[in-house]
Amino acid sequence: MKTAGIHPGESGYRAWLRYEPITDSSLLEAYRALCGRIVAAPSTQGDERVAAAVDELSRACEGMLGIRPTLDTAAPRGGSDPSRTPAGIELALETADTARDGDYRIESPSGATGIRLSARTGVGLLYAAFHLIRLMQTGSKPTGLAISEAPANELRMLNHWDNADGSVERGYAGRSIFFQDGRLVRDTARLTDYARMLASVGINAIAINNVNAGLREARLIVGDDLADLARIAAVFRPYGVRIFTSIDYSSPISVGGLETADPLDPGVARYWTERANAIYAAIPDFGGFLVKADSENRPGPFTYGRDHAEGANVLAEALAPHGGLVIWRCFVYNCHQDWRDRSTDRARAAYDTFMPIDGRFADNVILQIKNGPVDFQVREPVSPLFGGLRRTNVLLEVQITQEYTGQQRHLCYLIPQWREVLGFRFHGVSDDGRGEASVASIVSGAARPMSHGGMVGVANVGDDENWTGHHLAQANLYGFGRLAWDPSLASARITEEWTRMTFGHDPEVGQTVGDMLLGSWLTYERYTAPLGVGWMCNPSHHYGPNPDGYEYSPWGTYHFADHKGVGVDRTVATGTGYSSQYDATNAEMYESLKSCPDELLLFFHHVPYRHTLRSGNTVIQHIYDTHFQGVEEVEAMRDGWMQLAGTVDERRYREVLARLDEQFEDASLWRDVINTYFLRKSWVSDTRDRPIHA
Ligand code: GCV
Repeated sequence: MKTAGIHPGESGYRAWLRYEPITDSSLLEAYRALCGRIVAAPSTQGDERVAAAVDELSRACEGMLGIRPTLDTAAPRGGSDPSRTPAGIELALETADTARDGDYRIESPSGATGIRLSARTGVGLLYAAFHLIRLMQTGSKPTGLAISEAPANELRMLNHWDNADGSVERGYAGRSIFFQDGRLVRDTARLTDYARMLASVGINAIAINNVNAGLREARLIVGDDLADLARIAAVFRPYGVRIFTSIDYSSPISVGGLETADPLDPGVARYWTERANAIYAAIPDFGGFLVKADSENRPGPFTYGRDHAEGANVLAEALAPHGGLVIWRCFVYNCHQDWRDRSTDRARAAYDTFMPIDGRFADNVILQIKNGPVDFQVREPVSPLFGGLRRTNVLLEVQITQEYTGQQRHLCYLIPQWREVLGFRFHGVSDDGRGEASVASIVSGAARPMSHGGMVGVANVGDDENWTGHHLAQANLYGFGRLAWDPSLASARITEEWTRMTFGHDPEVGQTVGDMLLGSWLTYERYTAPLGVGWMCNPSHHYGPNPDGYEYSPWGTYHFADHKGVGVDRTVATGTGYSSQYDATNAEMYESLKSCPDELLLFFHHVPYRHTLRSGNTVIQHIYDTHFQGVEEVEAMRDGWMQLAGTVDERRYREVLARLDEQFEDASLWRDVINTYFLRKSWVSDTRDRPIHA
């Protein structure tokens, strides 16, 4: 069956903000009856975020309802008295006693002739407008609404790893949307559409350049470049998104002409203060600096014998008078390791570096911690720093761009992975050693007081027409924003919203795309690196299988497979002791072979191939079985998608199919390479005698 609103040439550019006509006539009539007029209260005048909200509502009504609402600036009929009936869509600012900037209410009392959006701030009204639009897009009825929302996290941020030359580190969707030929882009139409997408899911901060900032990027906050940066900030401002830049820690030398970047040097402090003053003169709502220091050969405070608190605080002091933040990454480890050295464990590094200085950071510093202790592998335990730090602000960093998860050539929907991370519980988190808290409640500040916190995702966006290369990878961006707003949202709910908004309401499409997305992370895990072992990919570009690619490298990324067994012993009893970085309950769970979850067994233990998992299967048989199963699942995803021929618009259908074909080919290669590797190492045959290339 063909669905109304199919455009054969749909490029994916509109992402989930497609605003296709509503075809259900009773729903259409219900919305039309309520949305003929948009009234912005006088209190909202001059607020550019409210102007953006009104503009978006008009656009949505035109697309979905086929009407052009009249715009009015009279005082709303509903006013602040909820018993009075609003007429049309009314937007009003009110003073309310609520916690976070961005909160809002949407009300349409039964029998009403309109819908009232109210918030404390303009950005709240913008979010309310996008929420109402989402209700239209997802087919929800507009009557009897009594919605009250507030973001769980203060910071809901994206990090772009974009370079000034227009390339994107770990980017799989074309070139940068921010930079071209060494400059910030002049044509900002695309950035405006990006800002709309971000605001629609509540993202409110964005670092526009790579954490690996070179000399060119260091100059972004100087002279003419600063004027360009101000222009970019102005594009995002109406959408409630603050701009941050990544800085090069050595820029007092490279840009400032000083002889040192020592954070305790008065000249260096002066340099940062002058920079901060100049930035805020140009961009009054500038977010602050993102810093990768002493990491992967980057400069940092260690060069001067200073610790990371001293390193961050000099920046914090410069930004504090302006309300700016320092986001300081904890991705600090030795990348020049000798593979024969089994006592150094990269997984331990962040905790070992940052725990001793807990409590020494300024109030406007936030430590940005990757979800796992190593580096965005398909499966890692949650970083123990979240449970360990007590007196420091923290942000959770996840990777939306699919560096290690198929590079947007493979479908790998990461919302279920992030949900698991957010739901992981630490014990003994209060000072008296009691209390239990999830990662979600730690980073939001609900579990212990913090002056700032939240979630960060490394963006998966480039200048490809559909933004993310793989059409279905848009769902990861959408889902990141939704989870950062409300970490308790179920994966299935986020998936259904996105699928309806992006592909319409055909139940077969909804079911098939939903199943494909929701199963894809575990499928990817099955045909790639097993049981938490990680790092079996090709070095450098990180695509495709190579079991020993990182085994004898300096990067600290080993699995130690030999003819007897595989896995990294991170126990206290016989290994690196990493497991002791967790609270006693979690440490005990990981330390013991009996209680360590199967999916992380090889992260914590080195075991013989015939070791029996909690599932009852042996390690070696599990490896064979999951690799066959993973490929079968990819084949099933592709078959499912092919059933949608003629139902999904032609171009997106074809382009997704091409990616699934590639995924099937590559998953088969992963299966064969990994199974062959372990057969050769272990000499243990597959009990089911399937073809493995011995
Ligand atoms: C931006 C990994 C990636 C690097 C990235 C780094 C980081 O090592 O491979 O490309 O650098 O993480 O997060 O800083």
